[in-house]
Amino acid sequence: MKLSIVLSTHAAKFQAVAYKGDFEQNVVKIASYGFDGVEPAVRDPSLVDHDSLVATVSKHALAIPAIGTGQAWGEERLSFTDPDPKVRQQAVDRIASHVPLAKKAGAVIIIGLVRGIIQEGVREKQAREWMFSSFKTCVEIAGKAGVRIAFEPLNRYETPLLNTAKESLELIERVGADNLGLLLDTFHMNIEEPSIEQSIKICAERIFHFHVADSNRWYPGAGHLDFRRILETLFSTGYAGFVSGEFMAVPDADVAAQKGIQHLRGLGL
Ligand code: LER
Ligand code: MN
Repeated sequence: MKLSIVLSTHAAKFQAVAYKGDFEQNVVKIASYGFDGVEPAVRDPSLVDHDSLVATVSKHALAIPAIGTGQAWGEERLSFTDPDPKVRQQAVDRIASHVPLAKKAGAVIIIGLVRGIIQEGVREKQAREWMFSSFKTCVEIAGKAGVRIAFEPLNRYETPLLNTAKESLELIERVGADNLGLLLDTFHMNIEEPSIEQSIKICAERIFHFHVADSNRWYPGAGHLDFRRILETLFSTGYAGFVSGEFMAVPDADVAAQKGIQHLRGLGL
C-alpha cells in the first residue's frame, strides 16, 4: 500500500492538516516515518515556488499524489457558489492556477471545499448550477494539460452540496470527462454513507484518490473504523493509488503520523 500524508505549504486553520509550518523539515520527518508521498495543501500556487516544492519532495524520495485546494475557501472564502460572479471567477482561476503545479508534480487536483456552500439569499438550484458550470470549466482546463481532478464528497457539517459518493458520481457522469474522478475520505464517509464498503464498490474505477482518518478524525487506529475491511474493499476495485492520511495533529503531528502509519502498515495489505 502506498501511503502519503497531508502537509500544508502555509500555516493553515484547517485542523485535519496534520503538518503545518516548515515544509522541508516536515518532508524529512514524513520520509523517515516510512511514508511514500506527501499531499501538499496549497492555498495559492502563485505564492509557492513550484520547482523547489517538487525538488524538495523528490530529494527525499517521496511522490506527490494529490494537491489540496480547500484553503482558498478556508482562508479566503473563494468558492464556485459565491453570489458575486467575480468571486466565482476567482475560484475558477485559482483552481486553474493549480494545473501547472499539478502537472509538474504528477498530482491530481482536489476539489473539495472550493465548491462552497449555499449562501444566504441564494436558491439551491442556482448554487448547484453555478457549481456545475465552474466545475466543468475547471475540468476542461485541467483536461487540456492532461491533469486529473478528484472531487471530494464532504459531510453535511461542512457543506450542504454533495455529501455522498452516489450524488458525486452523478455529478461526474453529468460532466462526462475522463479526467474527472472522486476523492473518497473515510471521515466524511463514516458520517454520510449508508455503507462505506458499498459506496467504495459503486465508485470503483472512478476513485482517483483516497483520504483516511478514523471516526473521530484522529489517526487510523484511534477510533472505531475497520480499516482492514475498508482498504480490502478499496483494493478489490483495482485501486492502485495512494492512501493519504488527513487527520488531526492529536496528540501532536509526529505521534499521529507514526501511530497512523503503524496501524495501516500493520494490516499487511
Ligand atoms: C479536505 O480533504 C476535507 O476532507 C475537508 O474536510 C476539508 O474541510
Ligand atoms: Mn479529505
